[in-house]
Amino acid sequence: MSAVRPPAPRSDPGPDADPGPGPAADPGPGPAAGPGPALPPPPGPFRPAFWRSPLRGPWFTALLGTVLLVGLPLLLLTGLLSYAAYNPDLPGNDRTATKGLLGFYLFSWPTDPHWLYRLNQGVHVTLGVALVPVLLAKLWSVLPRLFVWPPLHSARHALERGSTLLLVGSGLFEFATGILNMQLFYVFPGSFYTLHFYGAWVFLAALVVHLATRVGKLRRGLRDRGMDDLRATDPAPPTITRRGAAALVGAGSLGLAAVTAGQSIGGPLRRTALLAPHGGGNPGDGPNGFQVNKTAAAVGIEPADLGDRWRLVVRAGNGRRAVFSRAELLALPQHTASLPIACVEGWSTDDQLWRGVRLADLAALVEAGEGDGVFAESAQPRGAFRAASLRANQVRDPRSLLALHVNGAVLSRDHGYPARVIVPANPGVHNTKWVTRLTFGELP
Ligand SMILES: Nc1nc2c(c(=O)[nH]1)N[C@H]1C(S)=C(S)[C@@H](COP(=O)(O)O)O[C@H]1N2
Ligand SMILES: [Mo]
Repeated sequence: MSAVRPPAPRSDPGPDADPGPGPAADPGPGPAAGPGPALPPPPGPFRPAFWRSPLRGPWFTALLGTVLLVGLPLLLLTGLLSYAAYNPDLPGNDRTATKGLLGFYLFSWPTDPHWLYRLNQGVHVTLGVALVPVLLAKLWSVLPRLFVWPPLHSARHALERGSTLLLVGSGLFEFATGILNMQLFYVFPGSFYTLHFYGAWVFLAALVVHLATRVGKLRRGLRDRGMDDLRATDPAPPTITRRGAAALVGAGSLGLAAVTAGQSIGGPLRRTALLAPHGGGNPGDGPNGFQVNKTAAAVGIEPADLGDRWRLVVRAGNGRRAVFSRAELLALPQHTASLPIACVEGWSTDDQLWRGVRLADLAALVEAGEGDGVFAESAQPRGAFRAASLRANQVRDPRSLLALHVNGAVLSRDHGYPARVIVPANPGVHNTKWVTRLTFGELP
């Protein structure tokens, strides 16, 4: 948006000034030379002299822009992969309507490597948190452009401002919903997935438009050239150097990353994860002493639901059905798998040693088809996470278990006793706890 403010009263633009009709330059008469007498800007932020920080200018904006140019695509990529990991096209997994077109890239999420979702989500959440200071500083650095005068002076200007509005609006929306999700999973009126997913596509589209018109200016900006509209016409005396300000933003980013990343890395670093509501608290000691998301009590499960009356019902599309008590499950061949729990919120556990019955063995017992997925339901009466669908590749993986033990002990009630699903590289939310029913069948 290089031509959106009247040129600053700087005497000599010099040979490095914006050479004019670049892609974002207004081809028509500029605001200063517009037809008819232009109304003077109202007092306040619409007057260039209002903006006095000597930090604003091409160098600061381009530096922050360069960091975002690397960070945001990685954030978008890990975000879209994270969505694919939910197998959202399976029934019961996601109610996002008409993702059809936007879901063109969805693929069946693999089970290898078993830490794939853990890594993806750890990068997505940590990077998102770390980019917050950079994003805010970048917005601050271009804030005068919000107050251009006149606010709209041509159709092209309106289009430019509209796309910037979409970019900033969807960007703030994505960061806000992501951080809320990470901190307080259940505050959304609709589904977090739906909101964050649609928001991501708006953001991606607006970012592409933005980069197409601006990326050429980054280079010059880094050499402190161009973007003259950002420089204060009457700068206040500096209180910090530009490098100092950039270092401050960088320190803020690294600091935030440092108090977030521990929740995904684990080990002793887990205690440094001050921003992690579920991953940071002390989950207690012993074999079941790793992070719990929702406790049995929190989701309305009565102790009686998990006692002697508990049964697992296994069904297949061919009409076969089998019912198991916990003792009967324990009599089936038991297998172990070392797998983490990795939550969408970004926290994850180290690998835990699970022991139980293979999902593939249960499928075979009811003669389910080779290509069958499974719909796992729990004793939990209501709530979006009471059930989840898994694809055939997940059912067939020999490490995919209906776990009865963890780390050598009986599953604790809060980790899903009497039985829970655990599947390699699966988003935590699809590792259903307190399972009561497994329905094998062909899933699309
Ligand atoms: N029935 C049921 N299963 C559930 C949940 C739930 O709310 N209800 N939460 C899921 C989520 S979001 C995560 S991250 C994992 C956490 O497992 P953990 O509490 O054993 O660590 O359980 C999953 N299984
Ligand atoms: Mo989760």
